[in-house]
Amino acid sequence: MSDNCIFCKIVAGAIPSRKVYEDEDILAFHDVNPWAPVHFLMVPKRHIPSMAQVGPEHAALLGRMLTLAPQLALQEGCRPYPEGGFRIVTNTGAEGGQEVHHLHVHVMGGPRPWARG
Ligand code: DGP
Repeated sequence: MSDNCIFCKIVAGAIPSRKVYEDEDILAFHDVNPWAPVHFLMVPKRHIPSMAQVGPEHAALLGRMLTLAPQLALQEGCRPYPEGGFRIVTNTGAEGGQEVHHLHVHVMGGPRPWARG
């Protein structure tokens, strides 16, 4: 847990969220400011600031997050590929558009038009 990290507080339950999925290592919850009809975030429970800090020790965790994403996207209402689908985005650093410095994967989908993107 990192002090003053919003997503660490969500993981700890100190800030409420609309939960999509949880296991020992991963939490997924709806984005507070959705770009699309389906928009949730997947985070590792342990604080990692961004993709810039990942190393070989995180390969299994990141692999699990990415392989879980399609299943959760369908669960949350994305239509199946190829007519439906989803977008996976991980913003990294200021120039990458990252605002919350706890590694997270955006999963967005649903019928267009979207609010953004
Ligand atoms: P990024 O720019 O990639 O760092 O996106 C951060 C996202 O986090 C942004 O889409 C809004 C979302 N967000 C920020 N604060 C909260 C919060 O307190 N709760 C939830 N559910 N989402 C949040």
